Amino acid sequence: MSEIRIAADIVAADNQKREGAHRSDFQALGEKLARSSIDIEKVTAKVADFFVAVPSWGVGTGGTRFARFPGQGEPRHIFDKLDDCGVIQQLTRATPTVSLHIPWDKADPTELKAKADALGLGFDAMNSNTFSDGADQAHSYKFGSLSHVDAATRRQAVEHNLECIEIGRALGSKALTVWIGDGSNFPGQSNFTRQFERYLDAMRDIYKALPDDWRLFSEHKMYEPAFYSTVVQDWGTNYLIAQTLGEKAYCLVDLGHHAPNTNIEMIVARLIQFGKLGGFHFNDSKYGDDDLDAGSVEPYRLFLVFNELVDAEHRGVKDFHPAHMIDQSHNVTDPIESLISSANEIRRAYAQALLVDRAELEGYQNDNDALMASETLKRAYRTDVEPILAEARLRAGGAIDPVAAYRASGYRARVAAERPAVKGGSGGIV
Ligand code: LRH
Ligand code: MN
Ligand code: MN
Repeated sequence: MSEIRIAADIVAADNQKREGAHRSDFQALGEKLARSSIDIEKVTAKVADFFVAVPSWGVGTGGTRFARFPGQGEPRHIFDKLDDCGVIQQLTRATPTVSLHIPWDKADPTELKAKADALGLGFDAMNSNTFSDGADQAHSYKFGSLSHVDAATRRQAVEHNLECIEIGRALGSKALTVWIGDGSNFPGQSNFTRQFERYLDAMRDIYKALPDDWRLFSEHKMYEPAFYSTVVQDWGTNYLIAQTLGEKAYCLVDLGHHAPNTNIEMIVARLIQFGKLGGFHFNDSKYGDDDLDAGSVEPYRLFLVFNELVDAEHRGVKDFHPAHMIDQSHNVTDPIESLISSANEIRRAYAQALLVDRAELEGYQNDNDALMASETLKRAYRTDVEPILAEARLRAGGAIDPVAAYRASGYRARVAAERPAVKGGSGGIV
């Protein structure tokens, strides 16, 4: 039995208003695709079967380093956050799982599981946090965590990760994502080699405690909070980690964690080729780790990433099941609307990538016909696949236009009445 946060008749009423137009758009797109020998039913079924996890931390309003401007009806705790995630899933039918961050989301696992079950939600990768200090923590992470010079601090960071695994086991999660902020701010502050050795040793201890059917994801990020050097700074280091630890260790690619203009789709291809692509944190960015909504700035790049994923599927790469997760922060939008939009953009990129004529593309590649190869991708990318996305949602019981249905439901005002207003505050540097 699932607890429904938006009344079914509100969604049905909104769908009814749109269904006529949607039917004719779906039919027209079906006819257009049929002319290229693409069966719209097959594409729709694949899209309906594609899911992405919502980050628990994404349903609250984020902040900048300068200030935080909370929205109305901010979730007070993980149970409110799960309610919000339930709404996103109810309307999109694309986000049946939530990725938790510990200790932010720490609560009795039995209660967490019961709440998620009631909402029809499951749990994706667990995330540990050794990049900030908890209230009653013995050792500070100011100068690092898993790579800290002090053994007791490293041990504490390892123990925290082991606890995340334990909580995740109780919840049915099957992966742990480790991102650390460790690095340095001054040349000479840290010995790169010794620091990385300490990190690897600590990760070995975590890896040893990993259940057999779990995967360990390490997440690289070029800089921030450390601004001179970062221990896990790029996909090369990340690949070394996954290789060193063993077959349950994989690399997680957060799209925002690269220098501007980095060819991320090529990194994805390399990690697939060498069996180490663990999954994604989807978001978008212009300058750094901006955590903007997926597909909001560079939708073509998102499509090119999915082009690699579909290519791998097409080539029948063995044991290929990357974890798809969103990692965003919302400052100027209602986080629920932003997450709905991102889930749709991610599915859009997948649907467009499914339309690429792979045999034709290979032919142009072999003929060195650069223009037509690029056109083959562009033709798929230019196709308006919205009717496919809407049909996938509708068939699964979701909304044709999820943001419109969400607005019609008045959910935010309703929860604002239940959840006390949160005061704004300054960010880290003011
Ligand atoms: C680091 C990061 C990582 C954290 C999350 C809150 O920038 O991308 O995934 O867990 O943000
Ligand atoms: Mn991330
Ligand atoms: Mn990030």
